[in-house]
Amino acid sequence: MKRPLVYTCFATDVIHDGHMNILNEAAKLGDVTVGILCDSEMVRYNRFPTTTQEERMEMVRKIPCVSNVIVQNTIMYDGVFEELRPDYVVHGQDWHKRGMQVIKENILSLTQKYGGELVEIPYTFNEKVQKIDRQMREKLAMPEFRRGRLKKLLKMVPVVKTIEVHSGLTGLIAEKTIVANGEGIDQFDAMWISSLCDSTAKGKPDIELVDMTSRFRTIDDVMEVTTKPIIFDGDTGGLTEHFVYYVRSLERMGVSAVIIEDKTGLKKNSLFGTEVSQTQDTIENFSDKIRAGKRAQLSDEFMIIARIESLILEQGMDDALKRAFAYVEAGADGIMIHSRKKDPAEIVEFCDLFRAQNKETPIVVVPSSFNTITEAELAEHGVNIVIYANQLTRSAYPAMKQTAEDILKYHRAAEVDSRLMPIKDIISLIEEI
Ligand code: SPV
Ligand code: MG
Repeated sequence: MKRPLVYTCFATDVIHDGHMNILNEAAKLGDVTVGILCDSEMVRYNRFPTTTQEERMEMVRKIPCVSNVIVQNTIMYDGVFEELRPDYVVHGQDWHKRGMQVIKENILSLTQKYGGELVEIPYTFNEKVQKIDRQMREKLAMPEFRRGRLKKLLKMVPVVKTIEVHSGLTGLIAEKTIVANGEGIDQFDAMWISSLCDSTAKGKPDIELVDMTSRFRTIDDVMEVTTKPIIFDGDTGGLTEHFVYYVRSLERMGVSAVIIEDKTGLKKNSLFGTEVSQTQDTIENFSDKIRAGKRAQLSDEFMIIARIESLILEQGMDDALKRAFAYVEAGADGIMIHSRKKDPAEIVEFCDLFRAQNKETPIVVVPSSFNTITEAELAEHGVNIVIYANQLTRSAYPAMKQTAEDILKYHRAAEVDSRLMPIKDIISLIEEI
């Protein structure tokens, strides 16, 4: 008689007692097939892989009670049921974690459609398992590993979704925010240390006034509580003689990329456009700065991304493209093109024209003004990194201001309380080590 087909999915780089327990229980029910969650879905699931997909498959193939190993291409189980029609799906009982309830609902609806049964195994949470979990997290946070993570991501996901952070707390939001719905689970891939928001948080204008020592302190605060890669807004990069030192420091800290913009003199925020006087650097000077930065860089993983301000300063598409190709020639690892138009047309036009001649160099965009275009639409035009550069700051400020005004108005805090995070939640927000 044919033995039942038992299926379980692993989204892990290491096998610990918890996984072995699941496999042993699964083997009691029939022949065990293990699905290895593919790289891009590991990323969406907040389990950035530290080993390759093939290495993860090999790790599981070696386990004696496993009969078959396949790749699971989506976090949801539809494909698994269509192909394998498992008699049992075995899963740990830890559904409350990381929005996994939607996965349970998905499996249950598929067992109704195709037959089969979900078997839940109590989660093993002994000291050894906890230690391995902690070690995996620490590995992701280490500078050596974190630095290269952006380059890896660019190969793994269609578009790197990046959100602004300017403190430990906003870092935690970038690190932990997960949405789960019928399509699966999603989260941000990377963090942007915006000069605008870093300065605003300090009550200062965005004119390179907040010095690098202070900006590096912000990076440190974020790094201490997160694991995701960091893209640093390096403003103009300052003098070339200074920029080379910034490159070394950022690299050493484990930052993945710096974006420098081709402006010179007193830099103002790009969203002012031509309302204030701003000077674009010459192609020669800026290319020299890029070249000097690349020469100073020690690792292969760090990226220097050149930001083109031609559209912001109304210098035209030809100028933007000419600069893009020159900066790539000078060694830039990516191009950021910026616009303050509401209509994404000029960004799309730039991307299409750039991609017609250059298929490889990553394109970065910051859709603050042209905010109706989706990540998928941008990706269709060759965009690789989308940065939501200021939305966290812009949502926090009005909320805090309203609260302050209402407390002043009512001479007590009762009226604002329903809008606030419960005290119980704020005191348990930060995990203790
Ligand atoms: C920032 O976030 O500081 C940026 C993007 O540089 S923008 O504000 O749009 O210029
Ligand atoms: Mg900036």
